[in-house]
Amino acid sequence: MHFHVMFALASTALLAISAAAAAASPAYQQDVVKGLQEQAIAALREKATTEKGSSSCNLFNAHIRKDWAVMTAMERKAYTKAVNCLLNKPSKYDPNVVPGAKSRYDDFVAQHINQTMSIHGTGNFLSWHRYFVWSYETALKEECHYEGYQPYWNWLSYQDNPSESPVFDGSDTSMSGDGAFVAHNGSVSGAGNIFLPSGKGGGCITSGPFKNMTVNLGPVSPAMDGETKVPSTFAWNPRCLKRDLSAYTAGKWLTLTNLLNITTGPAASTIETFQDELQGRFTDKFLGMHAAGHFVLGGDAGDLYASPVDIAFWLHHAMLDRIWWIWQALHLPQAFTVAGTITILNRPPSRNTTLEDPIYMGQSNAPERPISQLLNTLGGEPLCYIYL
Ligand SMILES: [Cu+2]
Repeated sequence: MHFHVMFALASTALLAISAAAAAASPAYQQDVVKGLQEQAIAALREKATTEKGSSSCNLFNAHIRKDWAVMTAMERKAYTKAVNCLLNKPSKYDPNVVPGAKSRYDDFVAQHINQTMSIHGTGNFLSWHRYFVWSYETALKEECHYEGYQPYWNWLSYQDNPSESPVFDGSDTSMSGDGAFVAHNGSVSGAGNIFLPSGKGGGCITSGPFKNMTVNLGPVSPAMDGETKVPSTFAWNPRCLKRDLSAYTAGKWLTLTNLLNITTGPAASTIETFQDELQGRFTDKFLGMHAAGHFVLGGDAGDLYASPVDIAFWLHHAMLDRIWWIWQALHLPQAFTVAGTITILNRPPSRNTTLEDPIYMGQSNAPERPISQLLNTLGGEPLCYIYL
């Protein structure tokens, strides 16, 4: 009861701010998100003091996932070095089963391709992707000696020009920049319902730590004009990484209004409304922040199946996980609930997702676990992290 009262008050205050923030500057928008995050931490702290938990993981010893923009040059380089390490290690898959998986990095891409139809628009969407990011972070640490944690791309910054963001500015402390300019007729998103105009890229990335990387898998379901899909799902198709950074998509959907709606506004009321709004209402031509992030990257990242070929996928999905984490902290009585079914947008109609449903990661360092073990980032086994 106590929590309900506390958050009701907090939410009202934030909604008042959001009304005034319609024309706010990006810096101010970030302050509002920071405010939400501080509330999340306060709620978790309050919970910790009342619960006298038995977990070995708590707010004070949890790993901290940071905003790329606040990481030092050394921290960012340690991360990109570890990613390049995974890109250069051999795959653990049998080449007869997954011929296109050449690197250890590709093993993660293959796993996403393999399960695409049962992890999007489903009740396990959030928990599956949380475990996916965690298993990747674990591989960076265990197989590539990375000592930091998974960074995130803060959506609410540089919406008017993503190519100037520290994540995408193309410098040696970025996740590489835009693709080279290639004239094309834009991308189709939102399950065929939403057209997005082309940006200033469309071709291969040309700068930053990943300019020489090779993409091996996909496209399976290409979204950008001019792309052709591979003849078979796991075929080997070596090529460059393509991007088409989209200020249009960022400005239209990665907005403070949309974020407040899902964290403290009407769409925040249940896990069902939260996850549905986050994933979009495509027939209403509303992309949602999850798909929007993919299409701000554009190019290969718009492929529903093979999107993890873009190394920024993990920073995008860490931000998505952070927003879920904030929502959970602000809605503690509902934090560990699930909604939805086991088929994409319930097509074909299927049973409801349950807390006991297993999440598996194939050739990663992550054993199969029930959803119930993946809902609490402070659960300790296996998760023990927060966002700052
Ligand atoms: Cu996905």
